[in-house]
Amino acid sequence: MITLALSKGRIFEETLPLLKAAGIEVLENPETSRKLILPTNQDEVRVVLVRATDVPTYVQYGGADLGVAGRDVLIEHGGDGLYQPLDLRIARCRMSVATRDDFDYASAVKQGSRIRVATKYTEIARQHFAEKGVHVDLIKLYGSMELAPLTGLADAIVDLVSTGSTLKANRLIEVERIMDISSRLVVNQAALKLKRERLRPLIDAIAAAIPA
Ligand code: PRT
Ligand code: MG
Repeated sequence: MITLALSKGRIFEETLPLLKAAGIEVLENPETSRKLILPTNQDEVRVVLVRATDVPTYVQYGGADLGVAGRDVLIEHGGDGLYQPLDLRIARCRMSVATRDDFDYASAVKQGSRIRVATKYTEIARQHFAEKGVHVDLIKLYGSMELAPLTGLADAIVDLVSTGSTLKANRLIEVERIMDISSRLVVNQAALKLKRERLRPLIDAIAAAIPA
């Protein structure tokens, strides 16, 4: 059996065409089914639905042989025990710094002030500000980061931006782009050795279907 870990929503939707190109069709719709294990048209392949941030954990410990996870999630997780053969170029967005429109980020950085930054992505933020030599106090949040600068909890946030409409709706502006984000295929290293005959052709077929 080959077990593939996916999260519901954009990753599931955007992975489907890649699986289809590899001859795999998921037989149930996660939006209407309550099942967490979904069969496919291939008896030997199944999909498990997990939270986006749990995908690396499932694959690392062998709860799934492979999975699809955002670069953001993989950096925060650390990537231990994971083989990352493919950038699937799906679920694309960027990681950015955003502030209120009346906060002068450039001056604060230039003056070497201490900046309070709220984020769910503490590892990415820590690395980014360390490389820039900017002193920050990181405040870990689990949701709705946009609220932090509006309430005075923080001067800035580090968050994913796609269309920019969430920032705009909250009168925040993107002041710095940290990195481009897309989702990657991750494979359990032991499974790659033990199930190589099944996994290698699957990885190759997915690779051939990645959008240019
Ligand atoms: O939603 P849930 O709490 O269940 O889990 P999750 O947010 O971890 O999962 P999901 O499915 O929302 O995101 C999975 C992956 O998709 C992320 O890890 C990213 O790699 C990728 N991705 C691509 C995004 C976005 N685009 C995105 N726009 N993830 C989140 N967003 C959010 C962002 O956090 C912000 O709140 O959408 C909002 C911004 O969107 P715009 O279009 O208004 O700019
Ligand atoms: Mg989400």
